[in-house]
Amino acid sequence: MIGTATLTQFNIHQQRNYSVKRGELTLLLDDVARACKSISHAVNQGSLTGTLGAAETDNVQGEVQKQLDVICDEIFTDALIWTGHLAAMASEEVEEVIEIPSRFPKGKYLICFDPLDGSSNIDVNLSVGTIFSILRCPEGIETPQTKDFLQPGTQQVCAGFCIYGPSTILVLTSGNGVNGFTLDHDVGEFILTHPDIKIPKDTAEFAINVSNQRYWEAPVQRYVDECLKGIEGVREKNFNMRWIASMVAEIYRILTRGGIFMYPLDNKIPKMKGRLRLLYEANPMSFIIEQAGGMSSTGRQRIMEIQPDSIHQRVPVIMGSYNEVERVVSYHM
Ligand code: AFP
Repeated sequence: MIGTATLTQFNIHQQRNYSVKRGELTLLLDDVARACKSISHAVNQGSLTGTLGAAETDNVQGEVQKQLDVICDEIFTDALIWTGHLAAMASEEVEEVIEIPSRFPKGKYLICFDPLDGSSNIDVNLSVGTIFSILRCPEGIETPQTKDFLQPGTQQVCAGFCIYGPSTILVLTSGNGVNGFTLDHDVGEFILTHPDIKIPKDTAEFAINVSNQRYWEAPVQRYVDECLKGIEGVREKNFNMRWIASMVAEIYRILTRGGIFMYPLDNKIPKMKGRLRLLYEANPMSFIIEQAGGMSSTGRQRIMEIQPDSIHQRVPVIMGSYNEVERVVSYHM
């Protein structure tokens, strides 16, 4: 199947193998893939269509939106809202839950998405991506409200991201491992190229925004300090560092060669309990990381066990190679 199976063929094969009734999920994932193809095109056109730069709006996070943030949010929403697979949608870019208009049928799933993660990198032509998380709509709920989205990450049915880099690659898990599909632009299909992705348990590469160092808590200060001391220090090996400021790019790298990604609790903005969003970034990426044999924690708690208290909740994130994350967690204990 490697190098030949399309996403649809792979998902149907999975259905048969795991004899799970997931026909509707397969159809939903086809629609998500179609949305990602459209976003890939929009992102790739960038300067040619004058859509780089800031929009005149701020998002619910109070962050200046890029034009492409708004455009990609519309592309993703328009591609899925009519399909009949969803009961509602929640976007990082939109304050309230997005209801399915009465003219469209509703389905049994909820989707949370960040249409364009890393968008501050768009103007400098670095990799960005779309992140999504699929939950079941609670039984008997006709018109889901915010509270219906507040499910711990362990309730996710499926999670994935699409990275728009030199290649456009869709990475997915439905709880039976992690698989990667590369977009063949000529055919317009995502082709299975990275089956059963597993993260190396150890690493010598860490990713953190060191400009925040003075705001970190002691366990993170200690961990990074030990990495920087390298072979002369207690780790007895040298480390490399990366920071792309695009979570999809960091996580894709970690899935490929191992590593640890940290956006830990810091007291830069004391009321903010972390930088990354639980429902749109931390939970879907945690599902993928754990399914690939890694670990994902706030430093004090498994991220996927957090009971969300709002749809735009932020959390500290430490995820990647199992043994390295376990070490950082141990420093928090
Ligand atoms: P944007 O989508 O606003 O660019 O934020 C990207 C992000 O949420 C995540 O993808 C990065 O890892 C992180 O923020 C980068 O944060 P810093 O800009 O503070 O390094």
